[in-house]
Amino acid sequence: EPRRVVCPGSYDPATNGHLDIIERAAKLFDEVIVAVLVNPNKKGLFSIEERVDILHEITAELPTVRVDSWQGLLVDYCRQHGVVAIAKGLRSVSDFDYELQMAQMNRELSGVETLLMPNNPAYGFVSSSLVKEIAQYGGDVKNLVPDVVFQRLSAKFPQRG
Ligand code: COD
Repeated sequence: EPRRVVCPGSYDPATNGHLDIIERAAKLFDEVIVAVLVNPNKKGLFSIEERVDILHEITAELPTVRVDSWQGLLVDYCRQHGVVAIAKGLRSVSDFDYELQMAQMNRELSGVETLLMPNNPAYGFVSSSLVKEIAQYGGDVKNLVPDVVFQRLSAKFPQRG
């Protein structure tokens, strides 16, 4: 049975910070599932299909990584797909408070372990929400996101200057 980890998130859209965590998780486990979690109460900038397409493109060179989407509890996904661990990125103390609580809750609900990986300091300030805000006002996010994301953001929001 392969050791399988899930990297869950909203990925609206994926950033260089996300990709760094996915690549590092791939070095530790036999298989990585990048799961786009659907929050029906939150309308994102990108549709779930677009987020999945983007993740497919940016992980195409990583043979042990696959992409999926899921609406419901993360622990139910883990049970149904033989996932033994959840890998998350940790940028800040505020991330830690939130992630610690979810990690403890997910373990209580299902026994699944969570791996909190210190982020690459190069991407510590990068979040999907700031990327969207900057792109929306025509700012340059080229160095913060994979090329395909930059292109898709540029199509949604014309660049300034
Ligand atoms: N560097 C490193 N890591 C990063 C960076 C960065 N620059 N940016 C984001 N990350 C990490 C985040 O810390 C997070 O671990 C992950 O990448 C995903 O980030 P986002 O912003 O795309 O996703 P979130 O935080 O909105 O995802 C939250 C979940 C969807 C995972 C969570 O809400 C969930 O599990 N929902 C399913 C319902 C459920 O099971 N609820 C009960 C939880 S106890």
